[in-house]
Amino acid sequence: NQAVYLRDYTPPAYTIDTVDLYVDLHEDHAMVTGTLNIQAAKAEAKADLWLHGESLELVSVTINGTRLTEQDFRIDENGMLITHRTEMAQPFVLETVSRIRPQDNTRLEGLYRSKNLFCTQCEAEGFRSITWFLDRPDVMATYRCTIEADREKYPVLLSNGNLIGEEPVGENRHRAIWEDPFRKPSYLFALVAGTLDRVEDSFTTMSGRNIDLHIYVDPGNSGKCRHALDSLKKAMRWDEERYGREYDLDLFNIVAVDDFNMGAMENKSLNIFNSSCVLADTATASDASFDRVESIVAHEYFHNWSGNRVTCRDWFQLSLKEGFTVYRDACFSADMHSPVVNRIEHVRFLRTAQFAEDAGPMAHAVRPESYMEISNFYTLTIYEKGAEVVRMIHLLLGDELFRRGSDLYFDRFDGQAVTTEDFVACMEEVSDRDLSQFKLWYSQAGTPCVKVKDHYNAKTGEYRLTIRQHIPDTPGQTGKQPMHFPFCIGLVSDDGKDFEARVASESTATASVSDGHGLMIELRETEETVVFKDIAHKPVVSLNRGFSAPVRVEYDYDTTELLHLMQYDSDGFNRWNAGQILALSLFDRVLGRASAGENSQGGSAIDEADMGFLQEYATALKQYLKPGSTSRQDPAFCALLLQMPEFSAWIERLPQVDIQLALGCYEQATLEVCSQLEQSARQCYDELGAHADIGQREKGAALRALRNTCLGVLSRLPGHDELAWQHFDAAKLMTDQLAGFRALLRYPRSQSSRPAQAIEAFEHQWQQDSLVMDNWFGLQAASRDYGTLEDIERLSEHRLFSRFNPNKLRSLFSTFAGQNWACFHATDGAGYRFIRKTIAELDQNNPQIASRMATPLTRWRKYAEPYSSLLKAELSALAKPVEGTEISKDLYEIVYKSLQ
Ligand code: BAL
Ligand code: ZN
Repeated sequence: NQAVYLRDYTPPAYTIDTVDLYVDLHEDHAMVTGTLNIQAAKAEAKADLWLHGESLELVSVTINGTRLTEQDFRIDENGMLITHRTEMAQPFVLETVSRIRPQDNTRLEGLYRSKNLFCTQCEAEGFRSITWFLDRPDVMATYRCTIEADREKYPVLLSNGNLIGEEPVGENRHRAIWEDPFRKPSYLFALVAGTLDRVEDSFTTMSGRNIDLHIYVDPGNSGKCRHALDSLKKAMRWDEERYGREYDLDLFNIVAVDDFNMGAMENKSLNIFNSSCVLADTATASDASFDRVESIVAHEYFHNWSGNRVTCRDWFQLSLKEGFTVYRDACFSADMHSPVVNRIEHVRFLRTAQFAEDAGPMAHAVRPESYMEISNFYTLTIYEKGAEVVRMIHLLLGDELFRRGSDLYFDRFDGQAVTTEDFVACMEEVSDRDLSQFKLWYSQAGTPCVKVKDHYNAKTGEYRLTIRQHIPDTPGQTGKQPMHFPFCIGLVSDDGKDFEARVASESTATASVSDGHGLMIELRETEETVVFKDIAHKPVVSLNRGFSAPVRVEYDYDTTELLHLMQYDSDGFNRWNAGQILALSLFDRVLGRASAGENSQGGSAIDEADMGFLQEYATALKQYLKPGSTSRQDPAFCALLLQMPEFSAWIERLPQVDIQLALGCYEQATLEVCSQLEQSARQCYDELGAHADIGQREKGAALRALRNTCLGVLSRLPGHDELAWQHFDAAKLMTDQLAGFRALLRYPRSQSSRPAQAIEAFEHQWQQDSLVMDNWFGLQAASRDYGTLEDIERLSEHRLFSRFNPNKLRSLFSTFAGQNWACFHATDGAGYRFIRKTIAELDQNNPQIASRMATPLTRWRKYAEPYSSLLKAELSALAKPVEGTEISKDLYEIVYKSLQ
């Protein structure tokens, strides 16, 4: 299990110009003939030729028609080394014939079967288990692919590019020939064969070309493609308008597959999707699923330029395409819906999950220095933090220069495999700015902490901010340098408006007026001072508006200031964030007392001072709920304003968490807040129930978000199980049914029979729909009362569960380990043991899924005893697989690094 290092990058000794694949599919094997036109980078170098190849049974290999013998090459488990021959100094043709076994491929990498469908997943390194190849992204070639298969069983045969021929083969078989004129790396290759229904649409590009859009789905699912097609067309138009990028082929295909490790894959012109990320109709998909489909369809489409036309030189550059494309899809979704809601949702996810990753044993830079298994680096840091880095560049440059920079990037590097340095260089060139310090965002891991102190001089009217930044040590990186980033702020006056403040010349930092977020200060030094003059009274400072930089901010707000920001901050994000800070400090207070032993017996141990604080917070929330309030005018935003931080978001900020103690405090505090809100929430719930649009899929989504948030508030309190049942039972849309179900599962068996009734009714209603049943497994797995270890064991034997389907594995096991804090973290360690055994077993089939599932175990340092030792013991057990089994490279890297 050797690590690969960025510093060792060398260009390939050989390039491959054209690839001709013949894939002959049978029930128990496939024969793959690969014909490659190869040439040496330097003819005189006389290098041996290394070709990646895994799980391939070699039948023959020839060069320029001469069959090689065993003396001419050496094969190991990673590939084949062909000794240099004279004919390799000139362009030559290499042909390999191999046998592979897609039906036994449970890893779901390379060519595999998902039920009766053959499909592929090549990113990052799956192509090498289809054929011998220089399987690295800087080897770009044009591809022709011929697929042969049984005509009746596999009437649909697809690959990248254009269909250039179809013909029968003998009596029962047929073949299709596809040609992709665009050079691409092997990770973008795709192939599909099966019986599929096709749903069609078309799109006219900005230059007037007609593009056929096809979505292929399992027979019977055609009715669930409309939303994905509409989303695709919106994304195509948006990319033309915002980035000037037009689609480049005449055909764009999407195929939905049930067994898929990822959400979706951007293969050139043949996107393959996890069916959960493409299928949606009003009966079976929640509003959240509709939004997810829209954003993933857009994401994969946007990759056609940011990833496919311009790709990565090596996998250390993964964020070049992923960070940029997440940023593009986030902007798209913001344009399609509410920008503030979209921003909050992204940041909530980033702060909870990516910050935790950045503080954990797998912390790595946006451009990592090394990896053992690249599949482990499809992380929140590469994707989400990478997107924040691009967002910061956009903020620093402004709209016009950012667009000029992206135009330059796409034009200059079209058809090439490049680096994050190349991307930033384009941004520097168009803006004439020096971004060399900014580039530390790509090389330094860890979340910067920004501490802000202020001083107001009432006599002189001077307001002074001192801003210190610190980047914590992470594995392998200490003593980091200060970063350059935009830090948007506002000074909010007593009347709720922003002071028209200008940064005085004695400030160390520069500032400009930002687009919609007040003043944008550019921070560069460990400590900066920002001075404002003529400020009539002490302002309430609103920091990091719009979450302009992905940093933790520390500033000692008092309650009145936060309540002021909750009410008046002109920046919607910070209006929401002020409420979050208040809620987090409420949890901190309650935990502080509990840790000091003041309420260790449980019960109503929130003392009077905490209660006063809690009531002030709850009163502010009630203002949001008042009919006619401004927040009610944007119901989706209002719903977010009302939602308290998740338990995971809170404890991410804490050191050495005693999980059950903290969970008790969290539940106690949320229960108290919800009981303060009971009347207002019920009133709002009833009012919205009568709204004319509440049942409309698109028009009513925001109203439902608020109404279901109210139901969530009520369901934390005793006595609303009947309401939750009615909500569940009367639901016409999946969003409402799931909200009712989630609410019901908050009531223990001892309090209500309705949850058990709902579990049964839901199963009865949806047993034919595997994707809907994923929710059924997932919501139980997250439940304290219905997701006990015994429940999880029982559900894992359910007839609709499958240990080979990643969606099911995630719904049940990953949800249990990642979201069921009460049961997974039981102090007897039984939850940990169960998940460890499950991971070890899964690792034999699907290492990618197994290694992801191990993430909750890796956080052992964060927890107090006994959690810490128990988790560590399970990790150590994983490192020693039982006799007759081996640990995968994927899982080994995670286990090894987290035990360091
Ligand atoms: N490239 C892997 C799937 C995605 O990020 O689009
Ligand atoms: Zn992507």
